[in-house]
Amino acid sequence: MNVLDAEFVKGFMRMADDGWKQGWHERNGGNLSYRIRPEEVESVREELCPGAWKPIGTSVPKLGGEYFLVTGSGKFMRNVTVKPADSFCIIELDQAGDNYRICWGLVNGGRPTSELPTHLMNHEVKFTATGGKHRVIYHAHPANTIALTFVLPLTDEAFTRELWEMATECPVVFPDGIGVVPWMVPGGRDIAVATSELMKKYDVAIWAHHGMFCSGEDFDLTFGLMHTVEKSAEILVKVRSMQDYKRQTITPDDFRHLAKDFGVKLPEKFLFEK
Ligand code: 2HA
Ligand code: ZN
Repeated sequence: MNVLDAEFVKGFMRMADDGWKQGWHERNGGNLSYRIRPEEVESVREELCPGAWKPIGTSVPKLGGEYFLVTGSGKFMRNVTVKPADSFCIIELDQAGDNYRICWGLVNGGRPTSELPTHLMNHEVKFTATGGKHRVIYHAHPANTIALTFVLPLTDEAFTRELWEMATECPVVFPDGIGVVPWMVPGGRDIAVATSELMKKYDVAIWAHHGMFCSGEDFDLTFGLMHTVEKSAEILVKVRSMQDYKRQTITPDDFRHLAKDFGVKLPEKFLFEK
């Protein structure tokens, strides 16, 4: 099958385009990766043409031999649907999880996203934590979430609680909470380690003054998670722009009632008295 006719590739392109349309991907901002199912790899096998092995920049032994769809470094999310073979690639990892090789795409040269170490380390952590269910890691630059990293304390507790309060669906959509990474140099192993540590506990990690990472089972759920967090951040920005206090809000006991009725567990560390 032609790579661009495969359903998993179409889903990847639609998600990239949806993010572009939300305004989350200025210039080459943001990146997307998907861990491809073995049967999906087989469906496009005849189109794959492996290049030379290159170092990942970190080690992901649990993902040895896996294939990924990944956007390209310096490529624009806007162009994923416009010139797909130029904008993203399929990579294969070696058995040790130290090196990758490009098997399809990036036809005009280039390499996978500069955030490849963070993507792959997040995939590895989620592979273990979800028994292989999570397949999508998504990074974007949504403005309201970034704006909040200038005014809220950079703690998991502050971000989780404030964003839960902004929409009743939030604690149901991300009941485990949100992690926050302080400002760090992007693109390397250190920020990858810090982010993947948080991904052991959460499906969302916010990078201060930069953006957000989300993990999920499929394209819809992962995009929907990013969308829900950013919508909630937008409401908080609007509330704070109107006045510097909330006249009323959802209380810790309200959250406990919600958790009971919706069958979710909300960690008590986020239900502190203010
Ligand atoms: O691809 O978003 O974090 C550009 C970035 C790096
Ligand atoms: Zn970024």
